Parts: sequence; structure tokens; C-alpha cells
Amino acid sequence: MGMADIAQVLWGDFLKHNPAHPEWVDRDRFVLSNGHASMLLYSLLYLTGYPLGLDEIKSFRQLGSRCAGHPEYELKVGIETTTGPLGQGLATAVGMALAQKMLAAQFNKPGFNIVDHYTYVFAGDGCMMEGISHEACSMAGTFGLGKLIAFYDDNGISIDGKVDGWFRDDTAKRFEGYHWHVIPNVDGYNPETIAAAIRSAQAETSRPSLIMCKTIIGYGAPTKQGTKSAHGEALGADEVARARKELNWPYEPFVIPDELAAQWDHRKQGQAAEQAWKELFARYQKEFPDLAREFERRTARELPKTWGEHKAQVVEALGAQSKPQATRQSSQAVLDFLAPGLPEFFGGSADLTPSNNTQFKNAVTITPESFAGNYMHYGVREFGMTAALSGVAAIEHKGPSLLVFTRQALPQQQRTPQQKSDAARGGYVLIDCEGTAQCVVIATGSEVGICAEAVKAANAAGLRIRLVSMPCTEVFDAQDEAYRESVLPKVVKARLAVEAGATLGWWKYVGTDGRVLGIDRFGASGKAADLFPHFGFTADNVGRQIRELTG
Ligand SMILES: Cc1ncc(C[n+]2csc(CCOP(=O)(O)OP(=O)(O)O)c2C)c(N)n1
Ligand SMILES: [Mg+2]
Repeated sequence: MGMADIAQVLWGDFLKHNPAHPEWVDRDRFVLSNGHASMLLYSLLYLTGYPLGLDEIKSFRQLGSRCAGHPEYELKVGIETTTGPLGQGLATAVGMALAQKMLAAQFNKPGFNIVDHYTYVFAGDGCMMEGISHEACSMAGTFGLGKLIAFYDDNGISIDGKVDGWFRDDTAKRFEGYHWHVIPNVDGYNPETIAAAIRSAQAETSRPSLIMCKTIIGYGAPTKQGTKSAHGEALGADEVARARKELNWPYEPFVIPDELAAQWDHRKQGQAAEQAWKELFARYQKEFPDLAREFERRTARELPKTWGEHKAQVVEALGAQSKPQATRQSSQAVLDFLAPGLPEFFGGSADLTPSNNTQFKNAVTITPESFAGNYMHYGVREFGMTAALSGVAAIEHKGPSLLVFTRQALPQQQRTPQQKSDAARGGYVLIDCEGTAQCVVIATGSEVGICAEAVKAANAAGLRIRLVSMPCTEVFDAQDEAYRESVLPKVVKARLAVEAGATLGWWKYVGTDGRVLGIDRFGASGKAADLFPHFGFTADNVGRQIRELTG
């Protein structure tokens, strides 16, 4: 209720979107960072014509309703990103604005702004208090994300009550310090002032804008507005009835008068807006056919035609490497190979470029002055970086993956073509024995070399031991039963997982008869060559554990 008037101005007069095609690439993005106000978003989607039924709104927060307590991206009804953890939506929106600016730098041409959308975000006191807002907003200001427009729901209330007791920041000064364009003291119930603020924010192209809206939580509820109880408690029948009077809303629950419904319905304008963009794009195709093809390929989420061949070459070339190597260097070599075959490749580091080995050959650094690049220095802002990246990735609609590398050199494992392709199944047999194994050893990454040595020695001594390399348990778990059984046969109960880290997560593979050699305490500093023996990660110790399990 508190932000409804602002939403009405934004969605009614400014937001560029097509309810019939929520994925139109050049739509404006809208993020509700104060995700607990999800009903506001569902109402807007419903009223403007997205395929969301009134019955779903009626079953708000019930099992099976798409109108969940917090907006969920997977529902595919125009919710741009899942929100709820406060501050996270704001940071994700920063990523969306970043992606917009990068794509614009790569594809726009004079007279052809084919990537030209805004990212709007609603954020509350909670978002402002959360630390992530600092990282993300400092980054947005530094990189001058001019098409990012945030609305601060400045209502002075959070769950515990009046925020004055725990939040006294001068938010305007704070954001000015981040180099944002700040529009203070906007009356959240005056449509003209709100519209003027949005126009002023749009006119500012070199800085993100913060529109600070003075609002009242639960606006219109006569006794509860402005109090903490308006945050989470149901208003109750009596208060709702009185609010209807207060707001001059004479209709029955869930009844929208035809005239108002027609005013809200955005399907026609949305279709027209997308059509206008399509016409612009058709002219762009004539003028810049290569760029247009590239844009279409990326937005269709297709890999380049040469990708398969290019990738095969990478595997071949890097497989020939025989000297021990830190896997972060192997990663660098992979990046160097991949980048030239993938124009959309984008990388960066939170101030650990030389340690992460992330700066691939011919990477072009993005700076606040030049966005035509593919490498970001995020500064020391890991949390902001990861949240922003989920906004960048939302453009491509892909889930995240995490690859973890070592600084110490590791021996290269020789693998057959079959093993190389099975590696893509998350786990595979790296060393096998004759007949049924007496024991299966499972390892991943830096532990594989040690285990390979131990398993070879045990097999040479007459035992039957299998070594499974498990680079990704999630991918392995997603394989069919037959494949998983072929790697980890149920009859083999003697199992040993080796992990130079927490044992949690491995027990489901080794079972109660198995063991995990791991580190369930804080680590220590030193050279890998000293630390591994200190914690028992040696071929000798692995061999001993195998003998105990099989003996
Ligand atoms: C990271 C995080 N911590 C805590 C919460 C729980 N929580 C939900 S809403 C809220 C208060 C938010 O206050 P504000 O943003 O001012 O929202 P308002 O009450 O004004 O709508 C809290 C603490 C959360 N959703 N996310
Ligand atoms: Mg608040």
C-alpha cells in the first residue's frame, strides 16, 4: 500500500514492457528488492495483463500459488529475479544495468539504440541497511550506470519499529558520495512529483539515480498505517473496511471496475512498443547485418557455430600438457583458449586478478569511461560482484556454476577419450581394477593425484581398488541410476572419500560403512607440501585407510 502510488506512476506512464512477451530483450527491468511487498508486484502484473489469474492472487502465499510470499523468478510471469533477502535485489539490479551498458557499448550505433532499456528497482530501509547495498551501489556509482533508477521506500519503519533507533544514515549524502544522482524528499503520494523525479532520473545519463520517496507504510489503513504492525500482520476485516473508506474505494474485494481495468491494461501499448523496437531492429539488420546476426545469436542463447570444434581443440591442446601445474594456471590456459571463440565471454575479479588468473589473453578492461570491453575489475567487492553477476546472467537466464582452483601445482592425469567425456557426467572411474572392487576411493581436484598413487600401489600389491574422480557431485547426482551404479556399485560398501576440506557432503557417497578423510576444523598456513602431510593427505595415509577398510 505504501508504494502503490509510485508503482502506478512508474508502471502506468514509464515502464516499457510487453505483458504478452515478458522476455522481449529490450524491455525495461523492474526489480522489487523489498520482496516482502510481493503482492504489489503481483497486482501490477495482473492489472497490466500478464498471464496471472485472479484466483492465484486470491491464493496468495498458499502452497501451489505462483503468488508466493516472495517473488520467484522461475514462475515466468514477468518476475525478473527472485527477491526476498534484502539488498540482494538492489545488487542484482546493478548487474542488470551493467549488462545493459555493456551490450549497448557492443551493439548500439548512432541512430540505432537497440539496447536502450532502464533498470528500475524498489528498495526499502532493509535494503539500505544491508552491507551488500554498499558494495553494489558504490560499484554502480563508480561505473556510472546511468540507466539504473532506484526508488527508496523511505518510510522510517522496519519490522522492529521506527528505524530511528537503529538506522540514522544520511542516505542522500551516502549515495552522493557514491557519485549517484540523488533526488531527495519526493512525496510518494503526489503523482506529478513522482513523474518529475522519474523524468529527471532518466535525463541523467551518466550517473545512477536514487529517488528518495517519503512514504507511509500501510498507507490508507486508518489505525495501522505508519506503524510496524502494518509490515507483517494482516490488517483484519475491520481495518480493511475502514481503509476502503479512507481510500475512497467503494468496490467489493477483487472487483476492478471495467474502466479502471482498461486503463491499467498495457497489452496494446506493450505490443506497440515491441513492434517499434522490431522495426528499428529490422533497419539495423540492413545497416549492420553482421552485428545483427551476432545479437540474434546471443539473445537466442545459441553458441557460435564454430564452438564445438573450438572446444574440442581446447581439450586436445590442453590435454597434451604433461607438467604439473596449478589448476588456477590451467584455468587461465582454458580461458585463453575459450575467449577468442566466444565474443560474449566476460570475466573479472574482485581485486585478485593476478591470483585468480582470470585475465585472459586480449581481454579488454571495462572502465567507467569505456564500456566496450569484456573484463571487469570489481574492486574488493566479492558479495556485490556475485549478486550483480546474477543480474548480468539473468540476461542470459543461466544458473551459476562455481569452479575452485588450486595455487599449488598438481600432476596431470592421463585420461582416455571415454574418461574425458565421462568427466562431463560429474564423476567417472579414473582407475579401475579386475572384477568387483574391494573398496572405492572417491576424490576430486587436488586429492586425485595422491589417491591415484595410493590406488596404483594397492592394486600392484594385489588388492582390487577403484578410484573415482568426482569433479561435480551435483552433475553426478543428475545422471541416470544405471550410470551412477556403474561408477559407485551398491555392493561395494567399503568406500573412502578424500577431501582437503569439510567432510560434510561426502557421507551420502560413502555411507555408514565408509570413511571420509577431511578437515573438520580451521586450516593452517604453510606450503601445500607441508600442509598435505600435516593433515594426512598423503598416498601413504590413503593406502593405510584403504587397507583398514578392506582388511
Ligand atoms: C537479508 C534479510 N534479512 C532479514 C530479512 C527479514 N526481513 C524481511 S522484511 C524486514 C524489514 C524490512 O524493513 P523495510 O525494508 O524498511 O521494509 P518495510 O517494513 O518498510 O516494508 C526484515 C528484517 C530479510 N528478508 N532479508
Ligand atoms: Mg521501511
